[in-house]
Amino acid sequence: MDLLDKLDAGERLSYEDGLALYELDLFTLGRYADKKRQQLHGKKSFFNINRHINPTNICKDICKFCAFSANRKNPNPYTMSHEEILEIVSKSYENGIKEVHIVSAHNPHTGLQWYLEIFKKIKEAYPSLHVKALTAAEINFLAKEYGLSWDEVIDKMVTYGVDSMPGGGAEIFDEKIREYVCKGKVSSTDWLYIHKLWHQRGKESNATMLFGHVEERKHRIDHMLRLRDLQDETGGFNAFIPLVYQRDNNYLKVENFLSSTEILKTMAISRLMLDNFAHIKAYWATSTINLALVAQEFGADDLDGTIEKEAIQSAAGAKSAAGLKLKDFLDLITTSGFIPVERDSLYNEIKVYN
Ligand code: V47
Repeated sequence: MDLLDKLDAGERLSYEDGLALYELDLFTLGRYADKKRQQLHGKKSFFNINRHINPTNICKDICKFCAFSANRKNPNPYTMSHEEILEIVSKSYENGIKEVHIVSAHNPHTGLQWYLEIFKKIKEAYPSLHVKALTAAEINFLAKEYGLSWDEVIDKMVTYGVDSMPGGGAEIFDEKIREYVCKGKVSSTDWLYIHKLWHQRGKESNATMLFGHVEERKHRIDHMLRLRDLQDETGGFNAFIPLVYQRDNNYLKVENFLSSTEILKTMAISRLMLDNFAHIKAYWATSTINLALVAQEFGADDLDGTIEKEAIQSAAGAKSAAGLKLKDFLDLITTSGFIPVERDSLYNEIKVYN
């Protein structure tokens, strides 16, 4: 069957189809991705009011693309105390956040309880706040560092009050590329398995893909298909988040950076390939807010949130350090022709702004 017939019929797409989609012109591709987006969500664009906190940047692992962890190019190691973290949460709570998104580096000096007890403290002080924390890479690090199984770490997460898992640490699943860009980090199979264990407890998570560095189109399609397979099994993923590689202050040598066309194509293709994912998130911290707004017409239905403060992507050059004001965020979505919908972390609608 011809690719366009398959798209018209809404049939599931193969690896070869995924590669062929890149050969379509942007607007044909966009039309199909937008059709799928509108079938699922109409003109709604989802966001949440959240705060990102990155409590430490001291890391046992060395990922070539990372400018956040303390190293020769970023000689500024820090580890926050629980009091400092609670202070941030308290201020953000007053500003109306509904979610706190906590991601750290792999710090071997803090002890396990430093990682876990903060969740309980946050939950005790703010029971209604959603705690999204610990990537599969962090879970793997904690398990290895403290002689625990992944199951044991996950049980502790549940006990200490983690509500959902973020999608970080997936990078790119192809083993050769992964070995080159983040040797020693959680393997692709293990990343997927850890999410499976989390989903088996009835919990939800997200999935990212870091692209625009040394990977090729075929690696992106492979990445999407490995996620689609797991989603068929568990149904536990909420959103797919293609993260555009930021180039400053790190150790990855990249010859050519992606054009906006290639970024939009990748977003549109993810909408079409990931037929079992409800949401595609254009994370504006890496795509820029302008391209994220355009991506709404190319399959993306979620723009993450106001963020308030961001350390990982901004360390590598993204203009996201200070987040966005809610009013500006709403105006941008509305003037681009979409309906802002504030959601909770699990995509229940809180407020439709129309
Ligand atoms: O996994 C690191 C990425 C991720 C760079 O689940 C970089 O809702 C671009 O996962 N250029 C962490 N990206 C952030 C993350 C995330 C963000 C927003 C929402 C959610 C969610 C998850 O940041 C890491 C890594 O892939 N990253 N360095 C860089 N130079």
